[in-house]
Amino acid sequence: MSSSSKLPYGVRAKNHPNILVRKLFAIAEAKKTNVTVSADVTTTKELLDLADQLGPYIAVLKTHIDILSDFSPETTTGLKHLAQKHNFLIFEDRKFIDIGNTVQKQYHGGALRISEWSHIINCAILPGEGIVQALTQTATADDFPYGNERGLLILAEMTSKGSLAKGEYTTRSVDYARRYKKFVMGFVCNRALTEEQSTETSKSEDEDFVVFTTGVNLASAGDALGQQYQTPQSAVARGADFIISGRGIYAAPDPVEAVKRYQEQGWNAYLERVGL
Ligand code: 5BU
Repeated sequence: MSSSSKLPYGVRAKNHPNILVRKLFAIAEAKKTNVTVSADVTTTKELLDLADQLGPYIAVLKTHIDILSDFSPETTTGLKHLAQKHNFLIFEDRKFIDIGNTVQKQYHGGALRISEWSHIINCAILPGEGIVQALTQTATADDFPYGNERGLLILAEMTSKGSLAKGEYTTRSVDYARRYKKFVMGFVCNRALTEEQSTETSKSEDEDFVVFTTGVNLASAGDALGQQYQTPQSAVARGADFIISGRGIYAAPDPVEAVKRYQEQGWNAYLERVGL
């Protein structure tokens, strides 16, 4: 468990050097939620309806924008509007994984214009340090229009059975996060990473990476395709600052009732962890 895991969101909001992370923790504190809903639906109407219904109870809405069958500028205009209306951040789970020159074009511009509407993105580090360097370069350039309102999560571990994101891959994720702190805000992983990693980079006094954990579900242990689930309680106890749930919420008979349950359980687990 990292030392920052023991601090209340409000304290982390005040002290954090990254403006987007401050905003994220401030949202969590104000709305009393650490829930990220993974809105894996396939039409714009379903996505926007879900965002509007669940918006009051979540801190972040996670998208897979490329699974929409009718993606258009209206999709992202709608998302941006709802993010403002309900005060949540948008996380496009695009998992960039290519050479630096390509990911820069996939992130900023292109058909999906991800940098324009998504506060948070993520990348895998299979290509090596260059992918993190390239995305950081784009987001910190003088002419990047979205300034301090964007952040990168390194995909350090995965929830699927037999995942190869472990060992040295995970250790390097921490190294690269430390080297590119201007843009890297944290990790997608299954536990707090930074205390137990013995790496070539060392932890600085003010280090505070945010942990997002996927694979959270109250009703199921997994799916037929290798997904492995844990509860909000266990994810938060292991270090998740934000719990990500998809089908557990949007495929429930009553998604609003479901999101409220995840909110309550995630929040209570957080209060217990920080001793409030
Ligand atoms: P689910 O319906 O709660 O199983 O959806 C999980 C979401 O999180 C889905 O969008 C995945 O793409 C995403 N995910 C994951 O399940 N496991 C991982 O390790 C990572 C992302 Br990274």
